[in-house]
Amino acid sequence: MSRGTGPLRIVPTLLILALITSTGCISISEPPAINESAYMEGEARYYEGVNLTPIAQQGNFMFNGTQFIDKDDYSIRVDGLVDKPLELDYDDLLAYPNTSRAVRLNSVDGWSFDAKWTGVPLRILLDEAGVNESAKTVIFYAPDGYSTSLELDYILENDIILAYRLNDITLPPERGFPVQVVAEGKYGYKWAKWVVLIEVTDEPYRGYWERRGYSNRANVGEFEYEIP
Ligand SMILES: Nc1nc2c(c(=O)[nH]1)N[C@H]1C(S)=C(S)[C@@H](COP(=O)(O)O)O[C@H]1N2
Ligand SMILES: [Mo]
Repeated sequence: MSRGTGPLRIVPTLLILALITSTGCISISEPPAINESAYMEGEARYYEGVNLTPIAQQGNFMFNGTQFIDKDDYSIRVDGLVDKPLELDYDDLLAYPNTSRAVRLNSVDGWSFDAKWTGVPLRILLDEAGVNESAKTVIFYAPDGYSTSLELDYILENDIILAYRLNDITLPPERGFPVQVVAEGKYGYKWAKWVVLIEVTDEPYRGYWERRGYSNRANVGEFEYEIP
């Protein structure tokens, strides 16, 4: 009897562990082993104590194909519960003060990478537009039909960046040119790419993946599905 107890207890534990790991309930977010020769010319390799993943080795996801946006046709609007809606073109965006930060993007699919992101702090645009007292949520829309939202307080408290450069390189089309939201601490589906409209509202908003069951909080490390 006692000889069998040990292994018999271990087997179910291993089975449960194997199940959890294979269904993805434990997300593995180790950065990939960096291949030195994968960096592009002029690409940053190291920033704020972080070894940056080469762009060529970074993950990339979109539900409806790459949006090819012409820099000369591009404009982004800040609208909704604001005093003065803004309409900015690409050069206007680049003329604002910018910030850089090393931030990891964690996808719900288990991949992740570390990059240096450079762009305009959203706070600057929201301040200029004059966000109303009642505002709670900021919605990001893209021409592929994608949308997602972030809470205004989260954006302001974390100084969230609207990025136009990645590892010192202009965002490539498939990575969201002209801009991607760097939703630090949130899963990849909150990192809207190809943003053309930023809408301020006083209501909660569920975007493309959030309407399909993903958590509207989307905090990395938390359960990624909405608990019914
Ligand atoms: N416009 C738009 N933005 C998007 C998506 C999309 O399909 N369309 N996919 C999201 C998802 S699910 C992820 S994981 C990240 C991936 O960002 P990356 O391609 O820069 O790694 O983009 C997010 N932003
Ligand atoms: Mo994703």
